[in-house]
Amino acid sequence: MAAKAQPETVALFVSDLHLHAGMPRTTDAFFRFLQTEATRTSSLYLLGDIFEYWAGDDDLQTPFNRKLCDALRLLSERGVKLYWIAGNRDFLVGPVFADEAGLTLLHEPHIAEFTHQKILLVHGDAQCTDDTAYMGFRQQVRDPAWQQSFLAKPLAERKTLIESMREGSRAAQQEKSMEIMDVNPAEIERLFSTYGVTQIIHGHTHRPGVHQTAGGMRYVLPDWDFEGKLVRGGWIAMDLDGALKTIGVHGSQLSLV
Ligand SMILES: [Mn+2]
Repeated sequence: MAAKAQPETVALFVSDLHLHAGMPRTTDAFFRFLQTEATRTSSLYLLGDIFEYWAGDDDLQTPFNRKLCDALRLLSERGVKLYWIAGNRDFLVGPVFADEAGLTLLHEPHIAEFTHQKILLVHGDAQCTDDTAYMGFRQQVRDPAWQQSFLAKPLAERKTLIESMREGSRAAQQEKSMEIMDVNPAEIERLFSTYGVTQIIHGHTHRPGVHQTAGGMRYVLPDWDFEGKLVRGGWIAMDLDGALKTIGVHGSQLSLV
């Protein structure tokens, strides 16, 4: 094997691919990312909703899940450190997947410490506090007792239940205003002051951007969709000087990396 080249970036941050077997082009785009950009960094932070859903680690037998797990493992074997924060879709990822993908599960909020800076990392759903119905649902499904009883059900039954939850969530989202489904500004300021940081990176809202607020800078990751004629996706890169850059992918299929 060739000697590992000097990394070109300190870290990459990515989220909200919502991958499943019905998203073949988006999945291919992510594989290309894992085989190119991601091989030239020191750390890759996967910040939630990489999978559209995760029924439990025993679902690793599904070829689609296995393929993705193996691609992550290959990257970790090349010396890239992989970190994972659960999203609201794939929060059931557990230690078996982490072990087989060669990644480290982080609890949110996680403070990532780099040479010149600290960055607080969250998926972003827990900060959408105006969506009280979702917050109630989140509290239920993040409860270890609920998860234990859910994971005790047969895999096929879990998948059926998840499918009906996805239907329900799609219907509920159509009735909620844009404000309700964004992060709550006061909650963001609370994170800045509670954790003594001036930078936050999150995804979830599918509203990529950089926001200067009273407490610091809030970087929002894009979601990915390569299925249609117009594609979108991207990541945030920390370069060797510590600067954060958003690498956006928009437009034609050919524009990725
Ligand atoms: Mn999400």
